[in-house]
Amino acid sequence: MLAPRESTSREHRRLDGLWDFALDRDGRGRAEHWERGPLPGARPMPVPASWNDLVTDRDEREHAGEVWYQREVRVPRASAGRRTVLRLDAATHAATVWVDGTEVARHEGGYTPFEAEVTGLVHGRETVRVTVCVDNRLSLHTIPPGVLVEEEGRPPRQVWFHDFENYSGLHRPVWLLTTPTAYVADVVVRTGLAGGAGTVAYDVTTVGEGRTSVRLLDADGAQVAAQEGASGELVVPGAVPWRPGAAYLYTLEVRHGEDVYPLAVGIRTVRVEGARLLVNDEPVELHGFGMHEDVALRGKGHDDARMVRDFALLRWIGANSFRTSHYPYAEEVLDLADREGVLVISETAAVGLHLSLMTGVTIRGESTFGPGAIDEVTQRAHLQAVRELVERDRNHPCVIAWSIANEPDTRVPEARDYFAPLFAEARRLDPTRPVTFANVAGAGPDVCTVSGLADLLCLNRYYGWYVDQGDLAAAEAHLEAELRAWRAAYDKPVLLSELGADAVAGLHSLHARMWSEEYQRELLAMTLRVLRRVDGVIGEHVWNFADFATAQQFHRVVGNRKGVFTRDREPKQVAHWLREQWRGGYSGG
Ligand code: GCB
Repeated sequence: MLAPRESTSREHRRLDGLWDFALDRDGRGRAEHWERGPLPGARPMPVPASWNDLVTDRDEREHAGEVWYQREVRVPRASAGRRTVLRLDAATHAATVWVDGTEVARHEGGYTPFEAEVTGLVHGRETVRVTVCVDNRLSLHTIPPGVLVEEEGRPPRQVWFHDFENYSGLHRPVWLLTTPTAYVADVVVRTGLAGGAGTVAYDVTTVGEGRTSVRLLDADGAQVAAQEGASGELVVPGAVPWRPGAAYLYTLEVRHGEDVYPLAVGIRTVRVEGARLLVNDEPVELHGFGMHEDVALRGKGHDDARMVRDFALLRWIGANSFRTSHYPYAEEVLDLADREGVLVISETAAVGLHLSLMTGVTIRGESTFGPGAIDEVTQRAHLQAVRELVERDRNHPCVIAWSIANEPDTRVPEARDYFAPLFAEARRLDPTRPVTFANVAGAGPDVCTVSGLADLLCLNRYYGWYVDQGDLAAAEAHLEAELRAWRAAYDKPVLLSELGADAVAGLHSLHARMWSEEYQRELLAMTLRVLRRVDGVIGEHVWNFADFATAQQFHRVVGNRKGVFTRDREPKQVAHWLREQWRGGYSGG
């Protein structure tokens, strides 16, 4: 599904702003057909935003179930004789959409877009009523998984297995798009570099009659290549490659009939060779973060201001990369990473496939994979999540790898059966990028059954925090021993994809005790020291870029405090130290 891009033939309206909103506390909305009229007791709610932190009632904040959004939409006059599409960039976690009471779309998965053609429904109308019912419930069959706990005399309670708030709502823009009736439905590009020339192989999917052609424009808008037909390969002599930190973007102008779709294209290659990760055939080190789309009040709602600040801080601190932990981020984020030359590992929302960690409820003896737990129904949802991620993000030069999951329980043989088809599907859809997953502590090289499937080893390790607590000397020895064991077992690059310590901003300790800003800095210094010593380690993604909201737990201080920045994006002590390391040219690997 193509991202919304305006052109001479495409007009797009963002339906952002205040919508009517109703929380369906008793689950009556569907039976009473709230889509057919104004929502009962409606109150204003902004889109995009999570609704959870905007309500004042505590029980409402914890509501597990459906909420309803509604607004009148003026039909663009220019829609006559054209195709009109309603698109939602993200409804977390599942949604049903109606236009004037007619159901037009259903979607599961809270972080990928979906759309419905509504041409017939808007035809001849001045306004239509758009209603969206959003469900925040998670089950063992959803990605991410969770469990709804139902107890006599209490509203249902959602338990989830991931360490971030279960924010919900219309988290990203909603669009009304118009295109010609014959149009460009999809385009896939694959770029190459050889002997100073760049190549852009393309494959266009179209609907309706018309001639299909493409032309490639350089950053100044000058045409550098052109071709007729729905697929082919453009050759660009003297191409300027897209490089980390030095992005260069061409525009592929795709035409079909009257329709024009402009796609940003960075010409670059990425591959793994032995224990090296190569971009444009040059080894790269990754220095950066696991991040979250999370900020006060707005929750997971996309916010250009937050995004711009985050990228400014990435530059300030000298980071060159991040992982979209633990779900696909807004496409705006990838667009900006394309422009800024930031390298991205794009991850599905499959977080928490490890039932013996952090569950708080007992499920089938807490063995993760099998009937009654994470089973083939979950696997089907997971396959769909992989497809939607790859199909959405594969044209972004910034995306250098796919992450299939975060910290699944890969110690058991069933994990390999569960994951093998998921890796295969990612590779079938995109043979050009390495595929990986974030490996959990305890699933070392001797026991992990899935690492053999990965091109790049991403390890989440908390030596000095969850293990060897407060004992950085022991942590140093244990981390080094484990990294060496991985390198002995696999000739693959290793990224320390999580490391870190909680630090409450403003808490200081001369003796660098846990939770202080000093301890966080010392733990990171110890870890980076070890990484420099082990050959084949290609870098680190510190956990986390910023403090973020989580469920309530005794080890969370109103949220996770492993941020190098606070939740309002101010630096902790460690940020200044990291900046010296990364901008001073740390050389690992
Ligand atoms: C992890 C998880 C991440 C958590 C982090 C922590 O391993 O991948 O989601 O937030 O640890 O701080 O415990």
